[in-house]
Amino acid sequence: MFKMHFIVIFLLLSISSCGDDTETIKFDTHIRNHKFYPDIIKLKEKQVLRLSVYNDDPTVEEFESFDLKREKIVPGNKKIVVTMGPLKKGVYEFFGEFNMDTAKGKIIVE
Ligand SMILES: [Cu+2]
Repeated sequence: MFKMHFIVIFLLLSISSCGDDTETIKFDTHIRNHKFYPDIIKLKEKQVLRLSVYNDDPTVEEFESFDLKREKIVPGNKKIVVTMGPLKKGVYEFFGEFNMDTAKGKIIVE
């Protein structure tokens, strides 16, 4: 049993330090009344974004970004995780495809 734990810990350490300088940033956004909260997400260049999208509405939404080439269904009252990057400087728009008039946001990389 002790040996097993040791191996698991070793694997976790090697995954988190893979040698390059990319850093993974976790961010949450919530969809509420067909809007994103927050709708602006700021990162630094070269960071990888691990974005959890919580749909607090009972209706299905689709997280989508042409700029980031991502598209993922978020069922009502469920969560998805989308990983993007490492990102270059710029502004990347995202939206909820089923409520495009209101569900809009931006990822700003500085
Ligand atoms: Cu779509």
